[in-house]
Amino acid sequence: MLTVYVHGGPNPRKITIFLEETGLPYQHQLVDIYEAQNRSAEFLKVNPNGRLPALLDSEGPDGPIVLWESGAILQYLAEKTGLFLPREGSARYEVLKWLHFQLTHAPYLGNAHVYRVMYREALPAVIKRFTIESARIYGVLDTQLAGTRYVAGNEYSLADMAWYPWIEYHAWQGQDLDDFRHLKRWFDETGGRPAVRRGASIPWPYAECGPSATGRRAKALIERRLADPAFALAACSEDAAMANLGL
Ligand SMILES: N[C@@H](CCC(=O)N[C@@H](CS)C(=O)NCC(=O)O)C(=O)O
Repeated sequence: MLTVYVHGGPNPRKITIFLEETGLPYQHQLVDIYEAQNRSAEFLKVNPNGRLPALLDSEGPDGPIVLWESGAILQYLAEKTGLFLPREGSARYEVLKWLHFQLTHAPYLGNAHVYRVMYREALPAVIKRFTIESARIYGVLDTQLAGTRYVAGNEYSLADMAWYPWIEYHAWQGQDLDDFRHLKRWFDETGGRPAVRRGASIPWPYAECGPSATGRRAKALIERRLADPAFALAACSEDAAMANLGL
């Protein structure tokens, strides 16, 4: 059995999208970061880095295996299933290249999101730096997608699953998809896949936290963050986030 540890952010959704695409049976377990469950001794035994996603496969290559880091999990699942990552040849490295580009550049997008939405006290220069860098990354993807149907070529791959949940947060990163028409075409097409819709919705009923979530609990958490700057919270409501930005 596959158990994927999730919460409402973009990284766990890469894995639930992959699993929904394959049809493999799996279960998911919420680790609520707003209740600091990811810092509990129990979860730190699963992932000593205290982050989501993590995966437990009771039927790993040599017995049960625990993995964390979304890229490692995607590659593991692709190799386990033989899906969404070519086994050999340049097409394989093309997919890995765009996967690693996502993994190493996600922090720019994440910082754009964090400083634009969560920190009223953030310096304008910091917000500008991460917003501009996010736009540059979007431009790289847009140029690629002008010539290919999917992120890593003309075949749908795990690279699409790595990027999609992050591009869902475009408004929080200060980006307008109308400025990136090839990326927008890909985003709409990818988001229209039933498995992507299912996978992207898995953590939400629990965390009430997502690009379009407006749950009461999310708002309460934002208010707590605004009242207490020491309370490290990932913003949970687009409405509250936009209000925070004065929009
Ligand atoms: N490089 C990691 C990043 C994982 C990560 O930062 N996940 C976020 C959720 S999207 C998290 O667990 N945040 C909890 C925290 O910041 O304490 C990966 O790709 O899996």
